[in-house]
Amino acid sequence: MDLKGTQVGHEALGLEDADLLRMYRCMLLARRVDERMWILNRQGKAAFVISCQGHEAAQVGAAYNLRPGYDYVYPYYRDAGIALLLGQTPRDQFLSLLAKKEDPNSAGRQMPGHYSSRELNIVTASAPVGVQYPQAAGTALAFKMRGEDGVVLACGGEASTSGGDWHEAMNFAGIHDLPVVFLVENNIYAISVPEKMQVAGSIAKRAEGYGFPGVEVDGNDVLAVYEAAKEAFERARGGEGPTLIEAKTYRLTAHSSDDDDRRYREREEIEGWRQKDPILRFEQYLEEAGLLDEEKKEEMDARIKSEVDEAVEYAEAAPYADPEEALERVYAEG
Ligand SMILES: Cc1ncc(C[n+]2csc(CCOP(=O)(O)OP(=O)(O)O)c2C)c(N)n1
Ligand SMILES: [Mg+2]
Repeated sequence: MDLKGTQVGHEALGLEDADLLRMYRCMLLARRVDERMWILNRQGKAAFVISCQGHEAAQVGAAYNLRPGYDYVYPYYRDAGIALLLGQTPRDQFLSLLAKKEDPNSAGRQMPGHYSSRELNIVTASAPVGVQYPQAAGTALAFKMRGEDGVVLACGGEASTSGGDWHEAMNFAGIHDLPVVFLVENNIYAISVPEKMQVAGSIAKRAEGYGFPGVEVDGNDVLAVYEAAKEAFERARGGEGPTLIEAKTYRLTAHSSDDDDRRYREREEIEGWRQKDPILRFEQYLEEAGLLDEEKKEEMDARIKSEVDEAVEYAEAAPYADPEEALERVYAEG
């Protein structure tokens, strides 16, 4: 098993220039939304932030193959980039961050990072790590039983692979050749617990034991992740069953706004990974391909900044739900 970086150019992957710019824009948007969330948290306006920073390439590269509203996604709390790519807006995400009534994810009931949309087939996460995997396998089974060509993307961190749910889902998906792609965003920490205390052996190699392919990719290289995911979804749509993708990446922020990561990791380590920032890496690729220069970058960033400004302004002014609404959509009515 080799660590797959981009070996081929985007043309060979069937991607056009417009695709690359769309991927880049989404990665940058996810980063800028996240950065603003931390500011709102430090201003005392947002109770809790959990970041996608550092994971943008893994998320956008994997989800770029999905057909929003047809395929299903079971994201985990870091997958802001996936939600944005599929069609959520910064406004949706800030409404959720500030727990406003209009939050389309859960009307302010869930914690931030619990993405959900009926229209986009994004299924909300539960708080316990890893419970999404058997649910995702079940959805893949439904696609198969109906004879439809839908696929399911199920995401989580490396620590979620230590739980029984992940193994049960992998086994079940392997037995029934289900159209599901497991994406493990391995950022080498589970809050303060390092990978070496969490993961025995290799995550990607475990797939072999369940009878389907497992690939390890450079999770900071959006095209490498795209390439692996494209192959995986083609297999799934062709009835060949599941694939496991282990995207090696790093979270550039603390676990959440409630965590002080100075207590368990060195600043030099973070600096080292900042050099491999997936956004900077993709910028370099785009510049070499003649698709991006300083001027274009600044123009796109300025547009994103005003989009983020507008979204924050809207979300801050939006009303909270009335207390009486707390029990709505919790119990069966009538
Ligand atoms: C079953 C369970 N155990 C513990 C927790 C507390 N918890 C929340 S996130 C987290 C770390 C998960 O790490 P990983 O899966 O690597 O994802 P990452 O946050 O690094 O992206 C833990 C232990 C939980 N939510 N559920
Ligand atoms: Mg982790």
